[in-house]
Formats: sequence, C-alpha cells, structure tokens
Amino acid sequence: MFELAGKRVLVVGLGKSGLAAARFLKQRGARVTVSDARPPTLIAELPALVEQGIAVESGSHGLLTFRRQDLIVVSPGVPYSTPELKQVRALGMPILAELELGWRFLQGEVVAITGSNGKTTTTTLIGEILKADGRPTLVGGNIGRPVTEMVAESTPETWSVLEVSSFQLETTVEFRPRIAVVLNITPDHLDRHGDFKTYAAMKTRITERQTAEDFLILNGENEPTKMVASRTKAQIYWFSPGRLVKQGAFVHGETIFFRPKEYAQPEPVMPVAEIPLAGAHNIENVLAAVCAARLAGVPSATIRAAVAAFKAVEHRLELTRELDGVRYFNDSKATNVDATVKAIESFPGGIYLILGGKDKDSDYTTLSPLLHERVKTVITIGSAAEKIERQLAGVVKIERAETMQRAVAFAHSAAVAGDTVLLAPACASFDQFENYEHRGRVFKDLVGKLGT
Ligand code: UMA
Repeated sequence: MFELAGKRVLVVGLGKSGLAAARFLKQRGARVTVSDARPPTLIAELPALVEQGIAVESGSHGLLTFRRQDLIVVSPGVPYSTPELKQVRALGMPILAELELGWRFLQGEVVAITGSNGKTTTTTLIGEILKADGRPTLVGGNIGRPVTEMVAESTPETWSVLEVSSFQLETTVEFRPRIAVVLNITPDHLDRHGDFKTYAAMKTRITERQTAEDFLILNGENEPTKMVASRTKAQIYWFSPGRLVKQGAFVHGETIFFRPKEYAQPEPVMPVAEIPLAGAHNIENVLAAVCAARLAGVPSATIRAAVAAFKAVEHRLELTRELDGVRYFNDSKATNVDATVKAIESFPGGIYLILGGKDKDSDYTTLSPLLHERVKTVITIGSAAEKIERQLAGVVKIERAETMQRAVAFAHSAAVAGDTVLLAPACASFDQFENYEHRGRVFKDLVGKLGT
C-alpha cells in the first residue's frame, strides 16, 4: 500500500479535486499543505481547512513551499509547465495527478474513458449499464466527482467508471485501468498542451501502463485514435458504425453487434433505432459502451434495456424547451470545435447558433461549410467573439450579443416555428461563467423565462 502517514504532501489547486485530495491525505495521516493562486479572500473553504490542520498558501505559488515536500498532488487545471512544478520536477520530486492518487486506493475494477468528445455521455451510460446488471458502481473523475472522494465508498466488488481528461492524464504515473476507452481525438485544449501531437500523446497515456490482461477500446473511424493501437500491450477492441470490425462492436444493417473474439460469430445486441439519443455521434458512444459492458461481462439483454432507458445527460444536446414551434437545445458541454460540428450535424437546418466564450487557440474556420449549409445566424458571446467573427466573416450572418442574456433574447426574437436555437459554443466558459454547467444553467434559466 502506498504509505502517506507522516509524509509532507502539497496539493496544488484548491477546486473540487484539490479539496477532496487535501481531505483524503489528511485522513491518511499526511502533513498537508495546499497552494492556490487565488487570493485568500476568494477561497471560502480556507478557515475550515486551517481548522482541520491543513496549511494553506494562497495568492501565488511559492517555490519554497514546493521544495519542502515529499510528494506533490496536482489538480487537473494546473499545468505541468507551471514554473514551480517544472523546477521541482527537475529535482526529482514525485508529482501525481489527483486521479492517480485516488486510483491507487480505489478497490475493485476500473473502466476509464477518454476522448475529445462524448466522454461524459459514455461514462454515464457505462455506469448505468453496470448498475442495471446489479454491480456496485461508482461514477466519477472529470465528470465532476474527484476520484479521491470515491475511495471510501469502493469495495473489492465495485466497478468505478472514470471520465478521464488530458489534463488528468498529464500527471499520471502508474494509472492502469482494467478497461480503457479512447472515443476520439480531435483538436482541443491546444492553449494548454501547445500542439495537437502533445495533446494526442496525453490521451495515449491512458493505456501506457496496461498489460495483456487489460482491454483497450478504440474508435476505428478516427485516425488519431487508431494511432493509440501501436502504443499498447492491452487487448484491442474496436468500434465502428460503418465497418465490420474483427473484434469489438459495430453496426450492420440496422443492428448493433458485438464480436467477442477475432473473427468469431458476432452477437446481435440491439437495434440502432432503440438508441434514445439525438446525433450520429451518439451511436459511436453507445458502441463504445456496448464493448466496455460486454468485456465487463454484462449480458447483451441487460445492455439493450439500459441503453433504451438512457436519458440525455444534462448540457449535452439537452432539449430545454419548445416555445412557439422553436426548439431550444443546451449543448454547453460543446467546449471545442469538433463538439460543435457534431451538435450542428444533429439538425438539418434552421439553426440559430450561440458561439463563443474563452478561446482555446481553436480554428473556427473548420465550421464554415456546416454553418453555411445549416445555420441561419451565429450569435457570438464572450471574449472569443472577435476572433470568431474575423474567422467566419462572409460565411454566415453574425450577430454580436456579448452576453448570454442578449444572445437568448436575440434568438427568441429572430427564430420562427421549425427553427432550432442551439447553445454549442465551441469554447471554454471561464471568461463569463464558473464552468460549462453554470453556462448551461444560465441558458436554461433564460430560455425558461421567455414569453413569461
Ligand atoms: N489553480 C492554481 N494554479 C494554477 C491553475 C489553477 O492554483 O496554475 C487553482 C485555481 O485558482 C482554482 C483551482 O486551481 O482554485 C481549480 O482547479 P481545477 O481547474 O483543477 O478545478 P477542479 O474544481 O478541481 O475541477 C477539476 C476539473 N477541472 C479542469 O480540468 C479544468 C473538472 O473538469 C473535474 O470535473 C473536477 O476536477 C473533478 O475531477 C471540468 C473541465 O472543464 C469539467 N474539464 C476539462 C474538460 O472537460 O474539457 C478538462
């Protein structure tokens, strides 16, 4: 067992992950310090932490604090390139992701899901299928529940389903899920990782420690994901909506099949028509979930029933309201360009698209053909508005709204029966909101009040 008692441990970042990690470490007898760049006045939990005997450094990160430790645990939002981390790395200081710390103590089996898009839906769906099969199941990770917070509830029978981000994978060391899923790799978070190659390399880390006893599920239709296959020792299962795969899940005719072994007879799992989620990308998410669940030993009939009963996850192409024949969809989780492409592709046309927020060095010009074909007006919000307008000039009608309130009001005044108002912003939310959930809730509140 990884011994923490008496160790000096620094937790960097005091959001959800940092708070959970600090408490977890304290309970195991570590001498805990946390360091957060925010000023102390903005850290509501500060007095409670101090009372629990946790030292707090706030306002900035101090190199001396970093050097004085035996171990450093980092929150996902803190880049490995942070100067203080860089310096102590050079001195050989062990640095772990909060994910890794939690994983080292989790009991039972772990299914980990990464990808640029679809992670939350697939993670939730796999969790629902395992629950339907009567397994003790925990769901967490990037989806919103820190892994260190899940540990106390886990038992040797537990299945933990973890959504895993490139941020978390950046500082994993021994992380080894029993079943790993890479849904797709498309450009995202380039502001943090620098370039696509580095970002893709972070995603690949999900399988780095897997062995031949483990399973790796990959998207047969996404080239960067296929590259992950050359970096694993795990047994590879593929999923594809368009082609028969030699081992894995695929669609043939109108039916989803699972092939358990190379070139074995495929088993029918369910008709595609029973998938209750909008968007072609959700077929891929279901295929990945089918693969993971069959490899976990869940019978096909249980999978079929659990998928058919599945409801869209909040903030993912969530139908918020229908008013005067106009449908309002909240896809606040579309935080990158590829997710926005998938959202637009879910509707044939007549779209008022709310776009913008905090830019992540994204290239919005890739949206041009779809915008031209299906979008009536792009309504921009947030700090990325100017860049978006510059890149999309002449492609589509653009309305600058600045705020969500004005964006919803404009869409309401312009849309006619049959149109769709779609929040799929292609950007992070942190310029105007606490997070994407907050952004989605604000949109839903505003839409809820329309016409009242
Ligand atoms: N901070 C510093 N120094 C820095 C950077 C940040 O001190 O250099 C501090 C900030 O002042 C803040 C804290 O770190 O107080 C925030 O930490 P964090 O950004 O890691 O946020 P958490 O609340 O711990 O949330 C994290 C994930 N956030 C990010 O990856 C940015 C959440 O994913 C995740 O749900 C949560 O852990 C639980 O596991 C959110 C996310 O946006 C949903 N993820 C990205 C995505 O999905 O695209 C990767």
